[in-house]
Amino acid sequence: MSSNDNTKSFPELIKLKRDGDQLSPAEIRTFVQGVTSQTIQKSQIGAMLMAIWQQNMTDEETLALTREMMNSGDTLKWPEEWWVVDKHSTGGVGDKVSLPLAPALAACGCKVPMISGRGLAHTGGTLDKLESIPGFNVSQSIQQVEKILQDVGCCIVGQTESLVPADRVLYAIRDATSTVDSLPLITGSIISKKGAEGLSALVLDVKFGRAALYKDLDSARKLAQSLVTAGNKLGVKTRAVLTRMDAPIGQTVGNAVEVCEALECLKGRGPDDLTELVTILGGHLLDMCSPDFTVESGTKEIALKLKNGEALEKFQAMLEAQGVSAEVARSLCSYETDYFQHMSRAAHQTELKVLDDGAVLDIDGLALAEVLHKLGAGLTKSEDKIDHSVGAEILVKMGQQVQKGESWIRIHHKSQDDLSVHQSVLQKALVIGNIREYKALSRVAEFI
Ligand code: IUR
Repeated sequence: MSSNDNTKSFPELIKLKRDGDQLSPAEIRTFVQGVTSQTIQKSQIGAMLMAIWQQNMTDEETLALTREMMNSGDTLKWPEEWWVVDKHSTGGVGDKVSLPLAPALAACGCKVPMISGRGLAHTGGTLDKLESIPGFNVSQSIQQVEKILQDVGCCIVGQTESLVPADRVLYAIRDATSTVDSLPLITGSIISKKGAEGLSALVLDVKFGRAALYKDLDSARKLAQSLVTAGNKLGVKTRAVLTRMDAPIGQTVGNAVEVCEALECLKGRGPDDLTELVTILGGHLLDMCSPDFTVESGTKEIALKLKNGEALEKFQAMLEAQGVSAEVARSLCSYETDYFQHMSRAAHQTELKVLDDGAVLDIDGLALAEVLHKLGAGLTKSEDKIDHSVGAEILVKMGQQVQKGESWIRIHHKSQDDLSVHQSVLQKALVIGNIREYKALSRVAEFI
């Protein structure tokens, strides 16, 4: 691209940002269009990303970036009368919330075209979890998504090639240039994709804590504020719920084991913290969609759909619509079933024992997730394959009194000796102490 009176060259745009000037919406458009059309060199993209990382962006610049990214590909449109909703989580350990939430919302009359991702670093991906179910197909065309929304009300799918192509390019270069952790770049990436889904309302589960992207509440709040501002300005009613991410969510971490726990939640028998997250996040979405709901009544409505089997029915229909045989879907969703009749079970299950008497004060979700990742539950190199059967069942609860010698975790692993090098890290993940030091905390801290 050459300079003329009002069009700056890419090096000039990079220099502007590098030197701390604000980019205009038109200049941001030039940059994003250059990214999408591949008329800007990767080195120039990297330099611009680093300039943004260093100089930050104003709300106005962030909005322009998000809008231009959103418009870099197809954007979805739905019938006016639909309540089209979605949830995004910034990534956790044992985070299977989407699995019960999407069908519970569908049971309340919402349409949920949930576009989910794969595991990132130590965090698991919703698509990887669902692929533990034989036949489940996460690749659905936009026409198929529309049909599933008509017939069932919810689907959980991967991103299509045509949605926000600029993000794919930018994300890969962010990863290669240490610019992932920039507030405007994270905001542009997340909100552009949600904006392109044509949503009426979006709830963001912004996590903070040891096993989260942001370790403390203050920095998570800044991210939440940036996401909420950009979402609302793009015309999507957006709210962020700030939630604690230290110990794993629920009692399982891994792919197949998390599907089992999500199914238990859909049968009204899930662990309290998982059910709390599902109902509260759903409650906020219902509150944003309809004047008939408040957060409180919406939360109760979602809880009802988990208890009365309507969410489970939707999940069963979604499984069938996304390629699972009717027989497997029915069996997984029946109240008395052996889940591992249908999903593969790891060759070995090893239980680790508690080393002291006392109360469970903490379970380090990050340490546990990192070990499971190394055992094959996640990808280290892109050419690796995930082993869906690798995972952990945590057999104790926070605050519970335990005795030395009692089993506290069951690890599902592939070979006789792959676990031994990780045993001491796993044992350190369980913190036992005096019950007086235990403080029960809700997962949900606040919302914006
Ligand atoms: N998820 C996204 O979709 N984009 C990001 O930048 C991050 C997580 I970090």
